[in-house]
Amino acid sequence: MFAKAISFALLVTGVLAAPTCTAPEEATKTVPLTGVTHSVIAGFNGLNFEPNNVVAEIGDVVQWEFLPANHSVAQSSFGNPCQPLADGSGFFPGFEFAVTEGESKNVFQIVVESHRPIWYYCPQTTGNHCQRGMVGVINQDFNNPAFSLARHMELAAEADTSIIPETIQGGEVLVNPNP
Ligand SMILES: [Cu+2]
Repeated sequence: MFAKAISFALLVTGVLAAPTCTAPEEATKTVPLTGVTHSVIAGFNGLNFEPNNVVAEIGDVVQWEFLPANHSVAQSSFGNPCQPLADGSGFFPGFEFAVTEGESKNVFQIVVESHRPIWYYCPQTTGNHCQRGMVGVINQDFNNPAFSLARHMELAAEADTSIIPETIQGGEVLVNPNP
């Protein structure tokens, strides 16, 4: 009798708690912005991100600007360069930065929400941009050489394929303030 009353109470609590934690808006973590923006130039001096190694604080913005060609940027993982995150998460703004001279009219931004490394690549498969060095990292772990950007670039060079993510998600595409 007593046990039954307890389980009933748990059930009621569970039912009451459920609606407060499932709103999609709340799934996206937000952090206070610092006002600092780190610019990364895609296609600088060939198939490179410059800088390809950003150290950012929580609340900093990383902004990619795109030089001529048809580059983009997609989130990956250390061990699997040139492909999106296995769980389907990760940013990818699509291919909308193609430009023939100067910088593309749009830029792409993400907000850094933790100090965990963020690995990314250019998913342009024509010309194998990722395998040829178009990868980068935000907040790599400098204390762990096994997970260095240099090692990641080696893995990228060995990757059999480069995969264009299926879903455009994450971050924000904005008009380039300095095209
Ligand atoms: Cu590219």
